[in-house]
Amino acid sequence: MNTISLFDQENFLAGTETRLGSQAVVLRGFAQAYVADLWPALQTIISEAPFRHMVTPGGQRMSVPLTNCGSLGWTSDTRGYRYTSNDPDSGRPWPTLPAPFMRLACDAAAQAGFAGFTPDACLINRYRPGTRLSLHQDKNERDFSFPIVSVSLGVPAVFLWGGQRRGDRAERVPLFHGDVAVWGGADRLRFHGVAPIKESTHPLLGTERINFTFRRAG
Ligand code: MD6
Ligand code: FE
Repeated sequence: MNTISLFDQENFLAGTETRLGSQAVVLRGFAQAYVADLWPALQTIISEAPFRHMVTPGGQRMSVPLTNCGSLGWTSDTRGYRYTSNDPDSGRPWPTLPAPFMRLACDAAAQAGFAGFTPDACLINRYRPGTRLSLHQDKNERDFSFPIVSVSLGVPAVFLWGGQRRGDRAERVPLFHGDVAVWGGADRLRFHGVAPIKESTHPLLGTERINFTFRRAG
């Protein structure tokens, strides 16, 4: 158990910024002040659109289950990756982007130098110990001039921050509860991923990590 030292690191860093590139930064602890408003809204979303394991175009079941809110939701199946207006499981529109989610995404983007960001999609991933996300680029969105805003809650993760090419060496960046990574502009198409999650315990989320990824998709 290393709960105390992780909690200390989270609070030690809060309010600082970790630069990842000319237009990429981690805003340490930025989401902490929003969590009390995000949490109940998240429970409503997952009751309407539960987490589910999607299948990659290659036919593999993703280790990280996901859901979405917003007018568009990121989906994957054997036909490919894309954004859809409706939840393919229920046939209904994805839950709307709650006001506190929107506020956090806009405020974080502005703080990182991307004023006027208006996301229409929020992908929500749930990580448990051992699960991971391999290196990829986000390129299913229509307009790459909008940034990606990625919010970490719960147990820490190691973010893999790569280059413009798949083979470029990836930096290992620890992400803690409340951290918000923002990348856009020249860094918009950088390869990124999440290393396998280690077993640890967070007071709010137990052994889980939740990630919100906000995008302007349409
Ligand atoms: C994360 N997720 O879960 C970051 N990108 O921490 C992503 O980078 C991501 O889950 C594109 C499509 C699905 C994803
Ligand atoms: Fe991504």
